[in-house]
Amino acid sequence: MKIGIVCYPTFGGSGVVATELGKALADNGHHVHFITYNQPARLDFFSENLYYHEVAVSKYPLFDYPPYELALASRMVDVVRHEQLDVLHVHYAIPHASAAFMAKQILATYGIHIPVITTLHGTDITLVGNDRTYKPVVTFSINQSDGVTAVSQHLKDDTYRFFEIDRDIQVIYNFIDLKRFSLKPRDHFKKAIAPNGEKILVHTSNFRRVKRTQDVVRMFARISEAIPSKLLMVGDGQERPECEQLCRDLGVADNVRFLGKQDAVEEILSISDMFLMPSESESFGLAALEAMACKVPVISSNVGGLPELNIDGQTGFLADVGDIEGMAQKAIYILEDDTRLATFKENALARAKEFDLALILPQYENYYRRIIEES
Ligand code: GMT
Repeated sequence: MKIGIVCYPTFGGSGVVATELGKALADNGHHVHFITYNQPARLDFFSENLYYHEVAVSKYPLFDYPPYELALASRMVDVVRHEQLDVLHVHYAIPHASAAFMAKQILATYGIHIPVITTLHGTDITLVGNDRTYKPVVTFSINQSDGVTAVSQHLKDDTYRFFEIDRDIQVIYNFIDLKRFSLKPRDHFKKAIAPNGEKILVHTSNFRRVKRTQDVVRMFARISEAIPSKLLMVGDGQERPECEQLCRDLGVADNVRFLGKQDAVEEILSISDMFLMPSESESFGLAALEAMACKVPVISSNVGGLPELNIDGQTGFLADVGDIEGMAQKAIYILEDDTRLATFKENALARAKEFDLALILPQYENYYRRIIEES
């Protein structure tokens, strides 16, 4: 198939899923055309089946707000026409689904029919999409898509709850490339971070408020009273300065390292004993899946799609949002006994294998074929 993929080319979950999906489809012999405003973060190698079409937005003094959506729609029209694409797969409803709708109408004037599939990732529905400013457009563009997928059952349910949707939504879970995300022997690195055999806890995110990164620091302060441990904070964003200050206020700064944005997250996960994800909202929790694939158990909140991934009492534990003490106690319960920790690590990996790319990729391929046939 010739597939167009539209996504945010950033480190964010939806961009990562879209890019990894495109790479896997290209490996399987499909021709994949990325249409984005920048080279996607993980599209850092050459493949004969991968193409990248940049969306350039002209900046005129008249425009306080450059019309990105129009530039994107025009680029989609251009790529679909000249590359003869079979399907357009857009990730994140805003503004990709509405731009795709516009492109589809324009293409019809050339006698070209292009099916559009929209994948909902979470904040496009739960935070941004549900905002009154965007709601009518999001509702319309989901209903106008030829196919709609969601990355968890919970996100599918939320979509029906928040919007008036009259079409079927297919759940296709996020996936993991187990070749990349696997436990790698990095003992020298572990020794450098935890020279006295301390346990290593880790958090990775974009440090937006929804991730509740200050809860991570408070949990760690509580855990480290009981278990000698270190905390690695990976990523960057608006909450980072507050978290750094909180570490100083709580007297744990010497045991916490802020590593900033990292490409090789799997290396850091490989030396970690526990992943902390106390998010306010999480449609799936891709970062937790990446951790589990590297044999790292997860302590998370019980919101959104997290219970569909993290199995309470097996691969880690779940607790209510903001229940810092509850999450810390559960973390201590796992970390205080090495045999128990080893069991949780095995369970985390076994669960991650259920989201193996090799199992999820055919679900997307079959879905593309079905939508192309039906539309
Ligand atoms: O979580 C983020 O901050 C990034 C966000 C995004 O839109 O890229 O992630 C969302 O999509 C990911 C991939 O499907 C999911 O794993 C995340 O759970 C989801 N984030 C939220 O729902 C908050």
